[in-house]
Amino acid sequence: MNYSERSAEYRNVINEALADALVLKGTPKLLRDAMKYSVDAGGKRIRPCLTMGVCDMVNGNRRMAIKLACGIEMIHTYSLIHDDLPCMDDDDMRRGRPSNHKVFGEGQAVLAGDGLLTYAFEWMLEAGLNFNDPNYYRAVAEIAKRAGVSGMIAGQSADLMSENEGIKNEAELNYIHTRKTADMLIASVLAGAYCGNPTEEQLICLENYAQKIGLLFQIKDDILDAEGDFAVVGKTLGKDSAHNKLTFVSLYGLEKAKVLAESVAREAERKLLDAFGDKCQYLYDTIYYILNRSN
Ligand code: GRG
Repeated sequence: MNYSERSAEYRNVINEALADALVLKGTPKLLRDAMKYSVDAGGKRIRPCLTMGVCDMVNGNRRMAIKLACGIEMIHTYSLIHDDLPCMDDDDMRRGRPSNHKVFGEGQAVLAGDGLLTYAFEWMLEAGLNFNDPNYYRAVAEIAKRAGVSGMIAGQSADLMSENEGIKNEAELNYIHTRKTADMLIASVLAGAYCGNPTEEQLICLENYAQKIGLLFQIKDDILDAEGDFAVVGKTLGKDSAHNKLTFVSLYGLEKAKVLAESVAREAERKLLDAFGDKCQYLYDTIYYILNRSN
């Protein structure tokens, strides 16, 4: 199976499991509809596919990976709903559709995000009772940490602050993106590893790899913001330069940002090949999927 066939297989498994997870019988219809609206809008599912890909690479327990992958996608979707709110990035479009608050109103959008975040942990923790494997709970703790106040939320907070104060240097830019973007990718990769019995060395290698693809993801996001096609990307573009934001493109210029992306891709490759050799094809191909993505 090539990369796109494997990704399609993973996406099918994840989408089916998400549909089961989000039946939400006791939940008010409007809240359930708002939660499902953004999850069902699709998205590339890069994070849950990585969890599945790493799990397969380490011959891990796929049933564990599916639960963790769904939890991760719910958390990621909550972050997008909240990021689009007028008090955050104020975006009208997401995943090719009007943003959640444009359809359901701000209050329900806040609650849909809160709902997805809380339910993700309810869903993952309840499922864990069937596995009786401490590694599963290590994975859930890793996801909580990376999504939380020393991870993605810390990055978002620093990003909001930088809008008033300006980002002063590259170190601050890296801090924001490591937390805001890379941490959830690191959580996705490590969660997949915990579905097997990873060595400390493998965990370190996978964390380094995911950090590099997080950086690559952000450089590419900045490049797409500058020169992407709205119809393909599915969200408002050109906002970074309109808001005078410090990005990899404003820092280095478009051409140098592209060269930087290529070199970060090669660093990610090295981290991986050293530890996993030819078993890492899916993770290797993910680097080039991110580098060449148009949405
Ligand atoms: C509100 C706590 C909180 C956090 C928001 C996700 C996020 C943090 C901000 C979104 C802004 C942004 C452009 C971040 C850069 C990276 C990123 C997370 C892009 C969106 O992820 P994709 O491209 O989206 O994987 P899909 O829709 O494909 O899932």
